[in-house]
Amino acid sequence: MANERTFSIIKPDAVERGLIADILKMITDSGLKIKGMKMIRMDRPKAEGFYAVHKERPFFGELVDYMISGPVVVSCLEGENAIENYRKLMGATNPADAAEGSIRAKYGQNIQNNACHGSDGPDTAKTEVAYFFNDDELVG
Ligand code: FUP
Repeated sequence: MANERTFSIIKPDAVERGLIADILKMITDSGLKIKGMKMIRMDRPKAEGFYAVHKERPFFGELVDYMISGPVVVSCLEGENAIENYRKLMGATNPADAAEGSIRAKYGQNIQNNACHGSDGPDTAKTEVAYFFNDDELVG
């Protein structure tokens, strides 16, 4: 498959614990290229919009509180099969179930504070990249 793009977040728990560089190294060592990247702090409407698909879930309020609790690093990653490859590199949502060597197995603390986010398919990847980046910020 031709080059594909996906969207990544290094979440507040990982930023707070000084893990930005470690996680970015795992990402670039895997062959994914960083097209665009920035550190931001989401406000409540931004985080609610990002997780709108989970609006009715019981964990929604806590998830939003957590995502706005500190800065995050958002990036657009590119590579062959980037969406699936990055999902594999992240590991399962719950770090307790994540494959050994994956980002969440190494750095995730629990199902909420799970260190990173990655798009789950081509449509969400497109939407999520556009939710955080203008075209002129994708310079890599
Ligand atoms: P993922 O695609 O692996 O990020 O997982 P989901 O889309 O299923 O969930 C999105 C986020 O909701 C997870 F990263 C963490 C959070 N979540 C909880 O806080 N509690 C849950 O029980 C399930 C998910």
